[in-house]
Amino acid sequence: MIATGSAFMDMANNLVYHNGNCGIAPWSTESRGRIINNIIIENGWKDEWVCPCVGIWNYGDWAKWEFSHNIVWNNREENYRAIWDQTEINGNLSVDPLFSDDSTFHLQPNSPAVDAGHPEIYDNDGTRSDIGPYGGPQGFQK
Ligand SMILES: [Ca+2]
Repeated sequence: MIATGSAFMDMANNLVYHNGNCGIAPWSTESRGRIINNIIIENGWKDEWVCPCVGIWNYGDWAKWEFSHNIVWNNREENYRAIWDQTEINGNLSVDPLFSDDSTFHLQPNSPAVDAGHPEIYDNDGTRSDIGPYGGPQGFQK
């Protein structure tokens, strides 16, 4: 996911998994946005293009980004490039999200992503949001 030009990118409750190079990159100092409740793991399996094989590559102005309650884990070269490690800041974690399988990516009941999302965002069952694609008001059906 790349934010170019003067784009506003609003990214919530996604799974960014197994992309060739980086998972997410603010790509311009004019771009800005919100990155909340996403799982960004195991990216960078293929060297190509200019993006490094990392989870988050800051190639913009980090001050213009809200970044909270994400799991960034096990990306090939490193989780963060050109930005300080966000682990333990604003609810961001660096842990295995404990999927039940690698096709539906449902969370195991003891997953650290359960009820660990932004506290002002709720799931359809009324609980605090889960991190990942099954969390939040527009989460996939479980
Ligand atoms: Ca929940």
